[in-house]
Amino acid sequence: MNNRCWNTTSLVASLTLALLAGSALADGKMGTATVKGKISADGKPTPGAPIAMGADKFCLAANPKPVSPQGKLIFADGTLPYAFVYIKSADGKLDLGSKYTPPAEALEIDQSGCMYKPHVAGMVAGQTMKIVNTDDTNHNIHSLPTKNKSFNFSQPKKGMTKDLVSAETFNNPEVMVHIKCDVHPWMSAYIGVLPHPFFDTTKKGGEFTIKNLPAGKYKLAVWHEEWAPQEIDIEVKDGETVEKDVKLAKK
Ligand SMILES: [Cu+2]
Repeated sequence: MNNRCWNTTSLVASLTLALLAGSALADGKMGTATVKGKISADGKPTPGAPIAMGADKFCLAANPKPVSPQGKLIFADGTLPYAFVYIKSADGKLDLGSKYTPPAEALEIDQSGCMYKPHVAGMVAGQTMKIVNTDDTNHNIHSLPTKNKSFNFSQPKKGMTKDLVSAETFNNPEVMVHIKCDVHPWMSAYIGVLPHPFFDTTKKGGEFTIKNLPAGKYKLAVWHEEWAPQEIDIEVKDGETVEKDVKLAKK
C-alpha cells in the first residue's frame, strides 16, 4: 500500500470514528437489543402525610394544593413512577467489559416549585451536572454520596445556575446518591451513577426502555425508594426486544 492510499484509509477510518463518536458513547460497546417493560407495586404504598410547606411562603404559594411525597405516588393501575431500572452486571461483571464515556450533555437538576425535577435520574460516572434554581427562594443543594465526593452549596436567587464539571460530580458507580435541600427538608432526589448508559427511570404508566444493549446475559435491577429492590436475569440477542414487567414487593 502506498502512502497516499494508506492516508486515505486512515482518513476514512478517522471520519468513521468521528461519526460514531457523535453519540459520545462510541468507545463503549453498544448493541442493538432492547429491554422494556412496566414496573408496578404489589400493594398500596404506606400512607404518608402531605408535605407541609408552610415554613416557606414561596413554596406554599407555589403549591396551593397539598403535595404528596414523590416516593408515595402510584398510578391507578398499580404502576409506579420514579423506579430506576438498570443493568447491574453482565455475566457477573459491573463494567460490562467496555469503557463508556459520559454523554456530553449535563444532567440537569432543577429546583422548581420547591421540589427537585427530576426526582429520580441516572447518569454515567463522570457526567457533568447543571444545577438550576427557578424558584424565587433560597435552596441549598447537598449531595450525600458514600462512594463519591459530596457537593453542598446555596443558590439563594431565582435564575441561578451552576455547572459542575466532571471532577465535581460523581465519578464512581453508586446506586443511589441521595440529594437533599438543607433549607426544605422535604426536597429529595436520587441519582443512580453507573459506569454505562444502560438505565432508565419510569414515568407515565411505569414504563421503562433500555436501548442499544449488546447481546448478552445481564442482571436487570430495579430500585425504588418506597418498594423493595429486585433483580432479574435476562438474556438479549442482537436486534431483539425483550419485555420484562416487574412487580415490586413491600420493603
Ligand atoms: Cu430548597
